[in-house]
Amino acid sequence: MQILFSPLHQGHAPAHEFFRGERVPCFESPVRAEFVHEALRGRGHPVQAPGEDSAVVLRRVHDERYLTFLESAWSQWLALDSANADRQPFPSVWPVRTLRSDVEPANFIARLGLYSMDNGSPLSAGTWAAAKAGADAAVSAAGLLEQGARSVFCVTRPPGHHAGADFMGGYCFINNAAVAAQSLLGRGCTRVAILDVDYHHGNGTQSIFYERADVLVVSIHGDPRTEYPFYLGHADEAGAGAGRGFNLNLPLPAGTSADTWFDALEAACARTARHRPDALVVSLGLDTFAGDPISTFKLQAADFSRLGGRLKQLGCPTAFVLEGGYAAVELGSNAANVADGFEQG
Ligand code: SP5
Ligand code: ZN
Repeated sequence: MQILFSPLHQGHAPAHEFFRGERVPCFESPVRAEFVHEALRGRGHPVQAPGEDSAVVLRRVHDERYLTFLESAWSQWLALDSANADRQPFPSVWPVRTLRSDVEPANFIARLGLYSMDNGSPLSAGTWAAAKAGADAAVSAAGLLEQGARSVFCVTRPPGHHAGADFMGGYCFINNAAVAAQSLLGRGCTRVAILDVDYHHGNGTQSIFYERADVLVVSIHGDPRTEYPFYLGHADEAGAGAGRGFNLNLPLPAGTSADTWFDALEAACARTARHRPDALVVSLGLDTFAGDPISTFKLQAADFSRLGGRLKQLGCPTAFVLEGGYAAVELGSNAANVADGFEQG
């Protein structure tokens, strides 16, 4: 399987996130992608750097205003105080119901709140370059599929599926899966499917395509009544307008077993096959692993091979995009099991 990897991900290295009111080391750390890269390379998959520029497609997925903010966010933060180089900015105010989000505040932290869904997406000096490299990988993956590759694996971080058209959230800044899907549509695909198997609902991906029928979005995830991101991902969210029927959520209770998870995967694959996609984008979160420190599903290493094999049976050119998965040491082998399961499936 072709692997796309850029070392620029390492520049996204915030130190802390908030957890139970305390600052704790970030779960979403650079070693994650290093382990995945090493494991895939170690199993003989060829690695290349993303060769295409995502600038045009990015603007079809995300709002100009948001991209402009994100690209210069770190320099805006430094301009406030040069000592901010060693500090992380966090939002503290959000425009929830009744507040206005149409007027961009002059205050940086207020702008950060405007463009965030949570306080869980810390920025660092290299965040934009890392996120942009992820989008470049997504577009490059679409290009490789167009040229006839059967499958491509984007070893990208930060992840993307919580990022909406104009906001960051859940460690995500640019929605790489959405960028891959949008890029595929510009390369002769008329129908694309995104299958999101991350433990958390891909609220950003859902919202980006909610009123569209060309991109089917299917997600298996922890029930948002108890699991992050809480405010989206329920079973009754089916799409709207032209997109009605083109969004499928399969929420599962916290603690769900592998057997039950694979039953949901069958339902997800059945709906995906009915879409007759020209290409498939997999939002590959590996935080369904039993050893994940922030999630509660019970998949084991061998289950990731089974997942890869099942996805192969859909018979589509497939781009895998790395999302979550925080058991860093096992992340590499779990990801490589998906890739090998797909190739051998
Ligand atoms: C891409 C992705 O997987 N993003 C996940 C963002 C989750 N952020 C909130 C983390 C809340 C952790 N709650 C842990 C409970 C552990 N007992
Ligand atoms: Zn996740």
